Amino acid sequence: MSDLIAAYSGGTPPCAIGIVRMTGDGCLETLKKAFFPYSPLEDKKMAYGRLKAIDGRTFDICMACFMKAPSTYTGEDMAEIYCHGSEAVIALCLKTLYSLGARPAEAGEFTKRAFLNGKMNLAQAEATADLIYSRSEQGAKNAAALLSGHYFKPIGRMRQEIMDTVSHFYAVCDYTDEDIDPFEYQKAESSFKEKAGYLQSLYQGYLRSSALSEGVKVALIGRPNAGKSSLFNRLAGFERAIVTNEEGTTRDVVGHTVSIGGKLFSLMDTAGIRQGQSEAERLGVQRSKKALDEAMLVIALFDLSRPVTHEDMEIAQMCRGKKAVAVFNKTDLPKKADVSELERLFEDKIYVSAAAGEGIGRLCQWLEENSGAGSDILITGRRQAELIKMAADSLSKAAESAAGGMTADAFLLDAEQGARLLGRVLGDDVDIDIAHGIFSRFCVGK
Ligand SMILES: Nc1nc2c(ncn2[C@@H]2O[C@H](COP(=O)(O)OP(=O)(O)OP(=O)(O)O)[C@@H](O)[C@H]2O)c(=O)[nH]1
Ligand SMILES: [Mg+2]
Repeated sequence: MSDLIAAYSGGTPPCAIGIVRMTGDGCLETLKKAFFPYSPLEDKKMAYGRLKAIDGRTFDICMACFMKAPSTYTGEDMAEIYCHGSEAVIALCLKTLYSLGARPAEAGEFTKRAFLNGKMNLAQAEATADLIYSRSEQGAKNAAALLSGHYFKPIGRMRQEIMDTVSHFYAVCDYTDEDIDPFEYQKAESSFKEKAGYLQSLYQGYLRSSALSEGVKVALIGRPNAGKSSLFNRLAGFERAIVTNEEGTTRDVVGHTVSIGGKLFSLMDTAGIRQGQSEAERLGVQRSKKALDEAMLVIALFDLSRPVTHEDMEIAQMCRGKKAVAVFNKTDLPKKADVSELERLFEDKIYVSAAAGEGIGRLCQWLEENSGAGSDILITGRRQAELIKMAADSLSKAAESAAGGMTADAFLLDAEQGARLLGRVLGDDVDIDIAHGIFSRFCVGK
């Protein structure tokens, strides 16, 4: 038994079509009191008809669909009304449903019901939120892969295998007379070790996953007037940072997130690196160095229209150990720099004119190609990642104890703990507050 809830699930009105959803007991009866189809309603078939308010007056002519339990998103009877997306129509549609007995849904309540009715596990519910909030093609594809169970299935299997190993051991101990295969310590050890390794790699993936939501960090560094802010604005697509012909224009780190080739990049324009002329500039240079440290990719910018200085050489040295590209700017001006030494210090080199917009495509291509393995599916939820890390530690401990000759009943306790933690990733014994926190991240209507 679950009460009937309704909510608006569509985009911000006014929009072409507004979607109003309902789920719970009495869904069909309520729909029929508000929506009058021209032909009989059939399970999961669109119907065309009139939406009528409580006073019996038609306020929209639109499509609606009734979906019979259990094969629905929530596992309950559901209905969706695709009304015109005006604020007034949507409000009247909801008002009508509420006066017919539905109550307003809370944030994420549809998905919460899907979880409670076994339609998806907790990790999949979290992936649904990721999908809604995805900001790049790559983020959406990652969330969709998680939603379809890309790594939850192996986790479920792994938990089962651990529990099978544990039960096997106790069966051997309890039924000594029966014909049960002996318990193989070495096999248990290597299986726990292998699982721990796999879980560790999932956790490592999580550490890289902020690139999906926040973008791969890219620092633009170079001496004053090299054209960093000009190039930054080119990549951002608008005049985000101030550009002047004065040296030391940029004093702070200026950030902007852009999508290039379906991937997200968090660009950081920085203060030009030189011996600071003022306190503000010195602090700015410190921040440039910090941005360089934090960045996954570095664009080191050099000015072709002025001779190379020791500051340029210093900047090149600062890029050591980083994935960096040397970008030689101002190809539109007469060349005054001998950049042969700089060229030797960088594997990747690109010539551009930030002012004329030349070579920017090649730089974008470099960013795309160097932003990491794009097809890896990464875990994005901290809750899941922490449980996975703890499970990996428990299994490593079990494997080490097994290798160290500890008795099976002792090391299997750690393995069992690992299995329990994996269960919690999928939503077993999950604390009600944790579940509540997860669903409240959703918007109303999802
Ligand atoms: N001709 C030409 N001028 C450029 C080019 N890129 C930048 N400039 C000019 O160079 C000057 C400095 O550009 P900025 O983008 O402010 O340089 P910056 O590296 O951000 O300088 P700071 O913020 O002072 O460190 C401005 O006058 C720009 O118009 C280019 O490709 N060609
Ligand atoms: Mg600048």
